[in-house]
Amino acid sequence: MSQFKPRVFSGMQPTGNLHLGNYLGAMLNWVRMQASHETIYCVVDMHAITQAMSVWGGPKELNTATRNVAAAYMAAGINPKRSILFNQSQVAEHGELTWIFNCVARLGWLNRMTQFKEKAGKDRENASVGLYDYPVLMAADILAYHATHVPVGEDQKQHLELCRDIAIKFNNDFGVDFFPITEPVIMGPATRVMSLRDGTKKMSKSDPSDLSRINLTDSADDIAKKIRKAKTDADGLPSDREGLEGRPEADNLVGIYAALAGMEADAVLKQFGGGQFSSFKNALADLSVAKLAPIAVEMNRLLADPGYVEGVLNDGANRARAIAAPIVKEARKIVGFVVG
Ligand code: AQP
Repeated sequence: MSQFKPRVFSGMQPTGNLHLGNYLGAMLNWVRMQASHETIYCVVDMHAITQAMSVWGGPKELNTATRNVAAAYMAAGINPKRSILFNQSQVAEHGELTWIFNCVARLGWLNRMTQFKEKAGKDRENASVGLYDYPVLMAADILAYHATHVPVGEDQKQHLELCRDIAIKFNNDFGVDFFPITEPVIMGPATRVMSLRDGTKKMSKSDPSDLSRINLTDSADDIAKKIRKAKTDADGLPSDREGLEGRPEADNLVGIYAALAGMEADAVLKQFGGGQFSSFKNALADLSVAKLAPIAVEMNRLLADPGYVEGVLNDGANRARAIAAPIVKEARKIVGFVVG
């Protein structure tokens, strides 16, 4: 039996609007896990500033986006009394543990990170050191709480493997069993939601086309319009999963329907297979509006009281610090730092 009690940690960057991929890939599992686990959810503002300022918008935009994302978490079902909800930069232990982990992680490990390659693109020399170090900060986010489970979308799998490697190396180097070997929780029919314009590309905040994604702040009309305009091929909907092979757009829409309805993809195909794509799209548009439009309404209601959202983040930061401070203090002692 593990010495670590089950504890969940996860976060999202306040670099713009959250979208359906964030919601189905990660947040639905966050909400579910509140019932069974101790849960800590973070708005990772320190991660946001690793990208060019043109991406996160500057100080004013970052501040607003942090509040918006906190409100989105709550509107999607995160209960701040049950879960700890806070913004990363308020808990200094994240940065402190990152430094120790910077000295544990190896350059070769970071050189393999595909997200850095994608985000840095061709202009690698001009990427920030923070962008390169992103996965180490992510490991510190998780391990500062001795988190055992991290619900994320599939794109974060490699970063979580790095987090495990860091924990293992720290434990081996110092001859301790101090950090848990965290389990990724990548679960459900939509762990990788694809762009509505191109089924081979991940739905993402940074896609220049707003039609490629459904934002959690979209109006009911926009949601329905984007689903109806979503790219599809000329064939109808098949009755089984094999019929989706080589059809990434159709596969994506079926996965989205399944995740929103809480069904398996097979059951969706059983219900709609053999029919016209247009009628399936209508059903998907109705379901998406029914599930997502209330989130935007609730977000706006919460944001109308900025003092409330700020109070939640401050209270969450105090509760988070109370867990992280003794863990990081112990890590400093293990390393050999003189600790007062
Ligand atoms: N398309 C997706 N499908 C499933 N899960 C997804 N996630 C992100 N996109 C998808 C999951 O959402 C969480 C958000 O983490 P983040 O805010 O750090 O993600 P991000 O990389 O900024 O989000 P984007 O949209 O992917 O941004 P860009 O455009 O910058 O690449 C994570 O759990 C992630 O797996």
